[in-house]
Amino acid sequence: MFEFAITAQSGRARTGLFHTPHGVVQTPLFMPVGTQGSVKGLSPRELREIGSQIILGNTYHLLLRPGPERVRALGGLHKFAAYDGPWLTDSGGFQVMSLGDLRKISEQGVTFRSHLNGDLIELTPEYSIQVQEALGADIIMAFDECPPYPATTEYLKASIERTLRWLERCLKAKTRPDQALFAIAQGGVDLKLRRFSAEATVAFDTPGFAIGGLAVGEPKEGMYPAVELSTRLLPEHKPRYLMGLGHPEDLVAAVALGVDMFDCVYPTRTGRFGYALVPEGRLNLKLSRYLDDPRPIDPACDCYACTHYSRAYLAHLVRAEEMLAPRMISLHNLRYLHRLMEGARTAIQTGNYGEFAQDFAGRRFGRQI
Ligand code: PRF
Ligand code: ZN
Repeated sequence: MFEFAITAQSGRARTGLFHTPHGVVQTPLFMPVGTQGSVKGLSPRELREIGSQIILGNTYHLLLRPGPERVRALGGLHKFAAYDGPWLTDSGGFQVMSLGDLRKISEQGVTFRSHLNGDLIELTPEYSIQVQEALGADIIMAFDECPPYPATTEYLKASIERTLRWLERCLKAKTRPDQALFAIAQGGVDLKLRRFSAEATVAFDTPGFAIGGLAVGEPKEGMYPAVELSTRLLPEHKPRYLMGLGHPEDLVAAVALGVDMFDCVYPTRTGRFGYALVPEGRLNLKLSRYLDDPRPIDPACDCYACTHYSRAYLAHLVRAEEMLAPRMISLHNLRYLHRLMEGARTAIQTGNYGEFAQDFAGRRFGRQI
């Protein structure tokens, strides 16, 4: 269980198989975000059809509603949400951080007010693990602190050390052998602190490692060196998960640096706003130019939206605020990222990842539509 077998490499990019109790997933992969136990607007059947391999749920949201014990009693996320493939839950640390004034961090954990009813709740490393055990995902995440960007060196250092102490408490609290706990390295864009955090985190020898604290508003020139250093320091034979990245060009670049897993609300959120991802960038289906465009979003895409609907029809649905629009654009956008990762896996298998990345960049940055 939780074996990670790398089957091919192309430069630093790798492709492999990660074994979980609910199935084997192929990396590199993108995970759709199902914050409240549902990928907004899409059913498990649709997700399977477009090649989703693993769904991400959030401890913070599911803790507040419907509550971990209710989910446990109803058979865990797999049964409750009727998706019996692999799940991953995030620990809640990151989501709580974004509450601003509503939260307080201490050595013990994070105290916050529920955004739903104002209840005072304390999320600690132990409680996060207890909740994630009740939810029952295949992969659970350590309870960490993700500092905002920018943060002072002192703050970054203190938060790394606290995150390491919290990791130790998470591992002590963990009881279920059928869940893999992934540790999270932090450190912002400070390379010295990145190294310190990655090296200390790796010592815990968890079945996988995440790179946290990036894609929080820092410039790309800060993010990429941090990813590059992290993938050099994280163990070769364990999956590497870069948290919260979802722009296609970032995925292509991070795979080249040796990242295996990604998640982000980007494809589904931007889809709900009427933006469709295409190799050249994204189409804003709110624009009137698409109202007479008979072409599909992407003629090369095999998703239901692209094989049935025109840009004209989808642009009409967006204007009319029909709920089919966000559903179909989200479906397409996820399919686009899954096809991108499928293409990456094939290119790695044939030793052509460099060419694949060049071809991607040529389309993405070569010409505007
Ligand atoms: N920690 C956790 N979840 C996260 C992040 C993190 O640093 C990020 C950073 N982009 C996204 N989600 N636990
Ligand atoms: Zn499509």
